[in-house]
Amino acid sequence: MNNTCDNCECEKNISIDPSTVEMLHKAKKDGVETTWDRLGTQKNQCGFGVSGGCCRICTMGPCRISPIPGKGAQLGVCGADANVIVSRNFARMIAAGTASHSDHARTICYDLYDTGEDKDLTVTDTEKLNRVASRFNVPTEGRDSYDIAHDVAKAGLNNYGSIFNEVDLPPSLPDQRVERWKKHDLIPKAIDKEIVSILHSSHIGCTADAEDMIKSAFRCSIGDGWLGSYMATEFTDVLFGTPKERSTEANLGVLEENQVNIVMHGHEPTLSEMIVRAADSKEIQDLAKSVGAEGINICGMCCTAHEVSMRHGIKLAGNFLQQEMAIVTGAVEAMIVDVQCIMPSLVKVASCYHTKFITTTPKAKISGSIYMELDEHNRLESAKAILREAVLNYPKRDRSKVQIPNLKTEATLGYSVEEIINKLGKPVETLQDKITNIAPLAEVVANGTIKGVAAIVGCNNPRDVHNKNHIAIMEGLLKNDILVVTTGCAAHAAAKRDLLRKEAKSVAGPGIQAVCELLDIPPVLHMGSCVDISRIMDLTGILAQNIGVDICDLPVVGLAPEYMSEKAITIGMYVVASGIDTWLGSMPPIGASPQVVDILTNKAEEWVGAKFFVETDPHHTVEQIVKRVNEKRTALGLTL
Ligand code: XCC
Ligand code: SF4
Repeated sequence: MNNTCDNCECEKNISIDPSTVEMLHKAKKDGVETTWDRLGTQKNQCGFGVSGGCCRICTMGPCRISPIPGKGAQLGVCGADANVIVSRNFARMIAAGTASHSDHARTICYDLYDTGEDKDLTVTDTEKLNRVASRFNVPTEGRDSYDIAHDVAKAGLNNYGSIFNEVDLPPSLPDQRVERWKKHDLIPKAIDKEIVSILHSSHIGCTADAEDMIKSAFRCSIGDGWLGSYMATEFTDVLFGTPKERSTEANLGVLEENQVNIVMHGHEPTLSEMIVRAADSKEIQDLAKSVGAEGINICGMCCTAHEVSMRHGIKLAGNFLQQEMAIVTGAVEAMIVDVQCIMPSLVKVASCYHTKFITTTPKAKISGSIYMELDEHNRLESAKAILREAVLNYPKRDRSKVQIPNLKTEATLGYSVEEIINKLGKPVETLQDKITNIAPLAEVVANGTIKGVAAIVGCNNPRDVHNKNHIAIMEGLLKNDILVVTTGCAAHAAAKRDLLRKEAKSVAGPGIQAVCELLDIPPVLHMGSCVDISRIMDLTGILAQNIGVDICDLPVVGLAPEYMSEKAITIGMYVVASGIDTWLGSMPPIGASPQVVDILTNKAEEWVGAKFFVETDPHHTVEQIVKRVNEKRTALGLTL
């Protein structure tokens, strides 16, 4: 490492990833401001904001509720108390999270509707199309795939604004779960309707009942997890292929010294698919050679990386807190983005190097970036135009500013539910096959070889040490024979720490080691992007049905140790709503309301059979989870 801070403690305080620390030092040397610098300038973050006790919903405010009971303002100007204010603020976060995932899914629905034999969007997985069609009651017998695809897309879109409040909940949901939701009025009426209802009910002068507001938030989140995100995953598989096990590499060391480096960042899969395809074209390859590059190196950042690595083996450049660091290498010709988790700071960081920062969608225009919209009438051509811009930028790379960390790891990924069942020895042909063919997994859980399953997902947050808690918890649970499945930025953390390698099984307990050996899988299963948490929901639903219980009876837990986005909190809500206890690594902005804290960490269990736990210490988290998993096993009559 060339440049270190005085008494450098960055690996202790900033990131456990040496390549991130190396680039942070380079940023300092190059005079580039980063997330951590800006976090420093925020100093003490506002206590009212942190605890959710500030209301800005009308202009009689802003109103702030004093944290000391009986002292200072206890009510807003309209008479709203802390419980009302916090529950409204929280529900609005859930509406925003649902809107983000489900609007991503809406684009995919339209993309599926836009498929055709001679178009740039085609049906890639016809078997999956037929399975999906059957759950939407779209006839398939003797029909053309594209007619089926168009009907499925329309059926999917109906779930956004269903006139008569009829949504298509997936068949992997156990009946008991649906009955519980009915009993507590938690079935979404339609995706958009639930988002709108929250915005309406949280307006000045509407819902002033914290319990009811949080129920609305749960209902909305179910629309995210089991409708929007679920369709995003299904339809993306139909369009671009259902993921299968494949290998790739991870971390900033995947950037190449003598190639055109392209980093694709964001979430929706269509842009990145087109870029991958365009990069393969002779025209673009020849152009790269003509500017003196040895080739084109396409890498991914955040969730976009997962979409294309699971389907094409594209390399994982990094997670959320590494987006600025990738540009700081000085070796990136273009950062091409679509939606979500894209820091506006990239404009400034890119301006310190030769990097072109290219935005592509009206949903996320960023001033100061180069805007090149992905034209829906000719996606492949617009992808080529974007790539030409990137390739022609290669000669402008300033070699004196280039420093690529010499660090990358191998990773095996691509574990869709279909691929997991395939690994268990049987394929998935019908929807019923999923429930039947998951039996060997149910058996190893039942006989105690695997004690339980933990889904570790979510973001990075500069308030935490980058990736530290993800890794400490993953390793702790594996030692206790709890299998880990992962998505999103947590999955990048696992990849960088070598946990997505089959050889990594040695860190696990004897049960997981035996299962990994038998099935030839890594101990941490990469299941995709954040919308692909629907795959995890699918897996738990069919596992519960195979055993004949509800999801809340399973020894399964969820975790988001380093979350930061509204989407991540929404995911936590639908995971809890699905009956899975969920650990958060920090308190969401609800601390000002004892009632909302009680609902989410206690009372929710009466409604949905699961609740939130908030724990900042990774070792305590592991202990609590082992205890909880054992309680669930005992209740099911399983050995400990
Ligand atoms: Fe964004 Fe999905 Fe969070 Fe990562 S995990 S920081 S939301 S990229 Ni979704
Ligand atoms: Fe204040 Fe009530 Fe307006 Fe909120 S809705 S800003 S608490 S007056």
